Amino acid sequence: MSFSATNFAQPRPVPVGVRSNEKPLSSDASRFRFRGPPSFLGSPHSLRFKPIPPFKLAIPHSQRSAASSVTHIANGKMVKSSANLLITKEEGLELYEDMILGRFFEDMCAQMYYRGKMFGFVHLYNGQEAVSTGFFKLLKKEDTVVSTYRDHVHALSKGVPARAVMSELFGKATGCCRGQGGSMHMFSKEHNVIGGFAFIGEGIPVATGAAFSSKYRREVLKEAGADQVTLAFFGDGTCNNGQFYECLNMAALWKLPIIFVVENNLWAIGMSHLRATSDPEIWKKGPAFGMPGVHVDGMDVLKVREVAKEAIERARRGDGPTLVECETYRFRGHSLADPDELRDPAEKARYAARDPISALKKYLFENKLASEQELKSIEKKIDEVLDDAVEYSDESPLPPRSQLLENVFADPKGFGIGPDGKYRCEDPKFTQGTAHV
Ligand SMILES: Cc1ncc(C[n+]2csc(CCOP(=O)(O)OP(=O)(O)O)c2C)c(N)n1
Ligand SMILES: [Mg+2]
Repeated sequence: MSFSATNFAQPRPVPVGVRSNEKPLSSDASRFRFRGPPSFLGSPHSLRFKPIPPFKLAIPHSQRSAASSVTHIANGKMVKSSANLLITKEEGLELYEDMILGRFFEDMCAQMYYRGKMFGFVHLYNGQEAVSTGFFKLLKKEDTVVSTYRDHVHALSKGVPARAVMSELFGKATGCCRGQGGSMHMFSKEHNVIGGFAFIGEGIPVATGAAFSSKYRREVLKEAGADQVTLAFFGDGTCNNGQFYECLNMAALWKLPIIFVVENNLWAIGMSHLRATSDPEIWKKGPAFGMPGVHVDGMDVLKVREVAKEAIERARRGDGPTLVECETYRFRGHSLADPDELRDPAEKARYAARDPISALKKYLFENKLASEQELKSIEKKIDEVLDDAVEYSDESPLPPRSQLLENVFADPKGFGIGPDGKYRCEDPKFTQGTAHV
C-alpha cells in the first residue's frame, strides 16, 4: 500500500446519532474465553473476564428513534405528543438560556478582543454549546469540571458569574483568578471549576485525581453524601496524547466517578481529525479499557443530555467511568488569531445549517414549549448581563504588581517581593529582554 497525500486525505464518514456499546460485551466475552491454564503468564492468579456494564439510555429505543431529537425534528419526523418530550417547558427555557449565554458571551469576547481589551490567545466555543449545556445543566454544584483553553463557556455553564469570567479575560483584579490566569485558565474553587488548561491533555490527569478524591471520600473516609462526579472536557486532537490513555486505564481500573467528554469538532487547529487518527471513532476506546463508550450527535442538546444523564448517574451510583464522544463543530477559527482558511467552506456551511441553538429553538416552538416572546426576553436578559459584565470589567482595577510573584516558590537572589510588599528586582539583567515589570 502506498502512502500518498491523497490516501491520507481520504475522509472517512463518521455517522452521527447515539451509538454505544449498550450490549454488555457478552459476544466479545465468549471470543475471549480462556481455555488454557487458569492463570496469566505463569501468575498463580486466575484471569477473570470483567464484563462492561451496559450503558442504558434513559428512554427506550422505540421512543428515541420516534421523536425527541432535534435532528429528527429537522428531518420532519417530529412526534407531537407531549408524553414523548424529553424536557419540560422550564428545562427547555433553562437550556435555551444557557446556550444563549454561551453564544452571546463568546460573540462579545470577539468584539472586546479586537478592541484590544484582551491579551494572548482567546479560543471561542461558538457551535459547541449543545455539549456544554447538555452536560452542565444536570450537574450539582459539588461536581467537578476540568476544561481546556476553550473554557469560558464551561465556566459560565457551571455557574461562574459572567462578570468574573469577563473580568478575568480583561486581566483585572476582579476576575475569577484575580486577573492572573486569563482566557485559558478559568478556575473557581467555589464552583468546582478546576481549570482551564493550556497544554492539551494536561487537565485529564487532574480530573482523574479529582474523581479519585471523591471515591476516597466516599469509600475510605465514609463521608455521607460524597457522591460527586467529575467531568473532563477535551478535544479530538487531545485523544492522540498519551495522558488520555493512561487516565482511561486508571479510571476503569479503580472504577472512578468520571466522565471523559470528547468534544470532537473534527479539527485540531488546522489538522483534520480524519487525517491524524488511525481510528477516528474515539468512543470505541472506552470498551478497550473496560468502560462504556458512546458516540452522540453533539449538535443536538437533547441527545447530549440524554447520554449525559445516564453517564452522570452511572458515575454517581459507583458504576465507574464513561467515555462520551460528542461530534460537534466550532463555528470560528481555532483562536481569534486564526484566519480559518484551511477548513472547507462546504463543511462549514453544512454544520452552520445544524446550529444547535436554532435546532433547540425550533424544537421548543414546534412542541409549544416556548413562545417567540419568551425566547426574545431571554436574549434581552443575556444582553443586559453581558453589557454589565463588560462595564464592570472595564472599570475594575488591574491587579497590583506584587501579585506577580505570588505562588512563585523559587526565589532567585535579588528577585522577589520586598518587605514593603512591592515587587523588587535588584539584578536589572534578570528581566532584560523580557517583560518590563
Ligand atoms: C501538549 C501540547 N501540545 C501541543 C499544543 C498546541 N496545541 C494547542 S491547541 C492544539 C489542538 C488541540 O485540538 P483539539 O484537542 O481537537 O481541541 P480543539 O482546539 O479542537 O477544541 C494543539 C496541538 C498544546 N497546547 N499542548
Ligand atoms: Mg478539535
